[in-house]
Amino acid sequence: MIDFTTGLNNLAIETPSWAYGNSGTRFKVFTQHGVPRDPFEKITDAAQVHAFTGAAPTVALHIPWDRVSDFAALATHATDQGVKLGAINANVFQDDDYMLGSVTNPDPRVRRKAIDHLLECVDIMDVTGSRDLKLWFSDGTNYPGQDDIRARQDRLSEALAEVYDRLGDGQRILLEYKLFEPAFYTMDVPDWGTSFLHCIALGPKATVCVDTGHHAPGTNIEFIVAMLLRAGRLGAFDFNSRFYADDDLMVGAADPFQLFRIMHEVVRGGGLDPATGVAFMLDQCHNIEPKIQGQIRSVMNAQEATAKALLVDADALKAAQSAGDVLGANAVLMDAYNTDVRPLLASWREERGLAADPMAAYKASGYFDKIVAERVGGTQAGWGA
Ligand code: PSV
Ligand code: MN
Repeated sequence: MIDFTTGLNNLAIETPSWAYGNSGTRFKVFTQHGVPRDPFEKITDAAQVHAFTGAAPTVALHIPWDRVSDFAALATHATDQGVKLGAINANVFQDDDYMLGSVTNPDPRVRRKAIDHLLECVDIMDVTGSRDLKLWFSDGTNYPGQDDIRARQDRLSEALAEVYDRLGDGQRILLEYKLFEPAFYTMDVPDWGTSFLHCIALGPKATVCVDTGHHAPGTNIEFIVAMLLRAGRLGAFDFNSRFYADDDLMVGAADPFQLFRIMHEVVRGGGLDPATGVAFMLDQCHNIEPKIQGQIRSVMNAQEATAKALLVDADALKAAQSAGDVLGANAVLMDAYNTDVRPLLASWREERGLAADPMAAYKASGYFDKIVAERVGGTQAGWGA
């Protein structure tokens, strides 16, 4: 089992470019001060999260929201700021053409357009050096009989195969699933089983992305994590919290115990070993809280859950489990969960030359006042930009 410090050192959280832009619900997108006007400024903000936490070294992009004329220049900007570009998130859900689906649309012209976008994303990965293409499909149907469920799966696998064949060495597909929304009768990739089946059919470079907000209430997500790790197909997490649906709130805010249970299965399954290839990404929006602080808090929450999971006494747990000691085994887990790991994390940070309290250090840095003063004019980034 991985040791405490190595486990923490290996926990790299990828922050999403879209977390730094304005967001809201379908009722209202709120604007905040100092919000980035372009992808370069988003990267600059993401670099702050890494500078203060030491644990967020990459930033995911969303295409076309983060389209720039020169992706090599964006990658260089990232490196200059001390971070790297991470997963490329495709977007085949925002054009009018996609009303009846993208890669599963009954119209071959729309399917072609969607696949071409996915292939373009791989072209971008070649330039940015990104390993992962994250695919989330809004495709599905609203009414029984609207379209042929099986035919849509055939179209999906055809599209995925074309994209898979285009992947270069070391590049991967992360196939995300979501229970419902925007489609309400069927989603074409509603659950991990569907994603897993497609990944198995594609080959080893296709893995499942578990977005923690994309399950029915009460779903045992850590079980899914254990199964996917066991099968070698857990490619990534999209971390966030939910109270009701796909709330995209800060990870660990709604249910820190669930996050601990997930991280326990990650530790148990070797997911903190970089060779396993699990990417720990945030997929969140900060509608009412300051965005950079929201990301810092999320990274800290993920670190706290991970630290607790790393404190589980694996030998004692195994002994209790083998002896059929139900309450003893449960107590081993609860002892770890109930440990206050904040002092341990403060030491971990100080040993790396970081402030013990990243949030306080960020607030004291004056960065927020600086971007509020500097970012005058232009159009603030938000959904669709
Ligand atoms: C939409 O639900 C979504 O939140 C998916 O989870 C994607 O990962 C994300 O948007 C970015 O496309
Ligand atoms: Mn997601």
